[in-house]
Amino acid sequence: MSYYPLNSIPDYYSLDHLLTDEHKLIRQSVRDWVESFVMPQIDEAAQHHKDIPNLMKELGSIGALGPYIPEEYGGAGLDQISYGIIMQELERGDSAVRSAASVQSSLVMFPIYEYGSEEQKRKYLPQLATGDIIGAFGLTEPNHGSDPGSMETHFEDKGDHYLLNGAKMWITNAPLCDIAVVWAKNENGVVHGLIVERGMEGFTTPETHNKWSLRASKTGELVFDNVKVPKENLLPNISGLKGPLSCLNSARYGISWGVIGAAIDCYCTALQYTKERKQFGKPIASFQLQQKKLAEFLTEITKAQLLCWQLGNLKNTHTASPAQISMAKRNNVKMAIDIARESRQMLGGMGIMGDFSIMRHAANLESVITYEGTHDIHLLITGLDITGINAFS
Ligand code: TGC
Ligand code: FAD
Repeated sequence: MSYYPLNSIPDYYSLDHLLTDEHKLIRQSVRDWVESFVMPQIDEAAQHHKDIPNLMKELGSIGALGPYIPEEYGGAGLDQISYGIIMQELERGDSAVRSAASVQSSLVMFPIYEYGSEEQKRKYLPQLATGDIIGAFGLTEPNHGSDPGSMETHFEDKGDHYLLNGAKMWITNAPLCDIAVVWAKNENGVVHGLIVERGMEGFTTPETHNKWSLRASKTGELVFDNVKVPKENLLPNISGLKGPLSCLNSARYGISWGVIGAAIDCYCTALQYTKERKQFGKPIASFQLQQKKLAEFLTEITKAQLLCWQLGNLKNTHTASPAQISMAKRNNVKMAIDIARESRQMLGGMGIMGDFSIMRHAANLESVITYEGTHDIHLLITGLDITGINAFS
């Protein structure tokens, strides 16, 4: 259970007025699920670097996998604001839980839905939506992270199949995945997406150990040693780097909402603690320095909520540009990590303990500020959009 009463979760600018009854119902049901399923076991999972048993099936059961995918393929056919709200509620619990839903929804279901054949959609999407199978997304490589266009993973046309070689690194859910959407170059250096299934000879998924962040999530490699991939597993309707990058638009959008949840959890914890904890004979919330921090947290959370709400409207009308999404991802993750770091201090020594969620969020957000494009890469995307001048290379 959360340390603070759930009715202290802020809506300072009455954003609820902008939400439909359906949005509010979705928020309540995901919030209830996070309270009953995630909160009781998340500290144990993170402390011991274990994944949460049955997490993906549970996420499927509450409709958190592919919420905006049409119902005929197993999704819920919801709008983008609903997707954002779900991500926010999940990440109030833990970034690992949001990550699991993000990857499955935006990085596995989205490319199959958007670029897959009808057979691929029917074969994979319903099972991904229920969590009966787990997907991973392979773009980053040991030598190419921010610059995925230089990827080395490649495949050759062998007549009746493709032969895939290379390796992907830092892949969420790699050790657990049943399938992976893998981005690789053909003989002409053109990027394509391939669906690789566990059990294909030469495909292995070693786990990455010793992480200090996202400890309730499994991360690993995808290694391809002469893997024979059937030709029908190539995503037929996309080629070029814009394929994987367009998936990132959807996932980055979800992160922009998600991290508001982490920030809210830190803010509410700090508010509750500082009202209870007494020093110098008074609650520490009565000191101006603590109030300054709380006031700034709420201001930043409110600004982030407004950014996401309007970005959701743009997404709903298919008019959100990649640069607008980069701005929200960059701003909101920085907002959340700053609140996590500051609120941890407000709890003094207790702030480092697993009894409270703040240290876990702070550690998780170090990954969130790095994956899906680092903080600085998103700044350069904004810089390019403003000036028209590419400062990447
Ligand atoms: P550039 O030449 O700019 O672009 C190549 C082609 O792609 C198009 N494009 C996009 N299309 C859709 N959406 C976007 N966001 C797009 N960005 C670019 C572009 O128009 C072009 O199309 P065309 O038709 O002209 O070919 O590419 P570049 O090589 O200069 O690189 C640009 C850069 C650095 C911005 C990009 O590569 C980048 O975003 N780098 C960051 C890498 C990244 O975000 N990796 C994420 C890996 S996945 C992950 O972290 C999952 S974490 C999951 C979790 O647990 O939640
Ligand atoms: P690098 O690209 O080596 O960057 C190192 C530093 O250099 C950064 O600070 C960066 O901002 C800076 N830098 C790089 N280029 C420039 C430049 N042109 N100008 C200025 N500064 C620059 N990837 C996937 O494909 N699938 C996943 O599921 C996935 N899950 C992940 C889960 C976790 C927990 C983590 C940590 C990462 C995950 N990633 C995944 C990888 C993630 O997207 C990359 O780590 C990220 O894109 C950065 O790449 P890199 O780590 O190689 O850093």
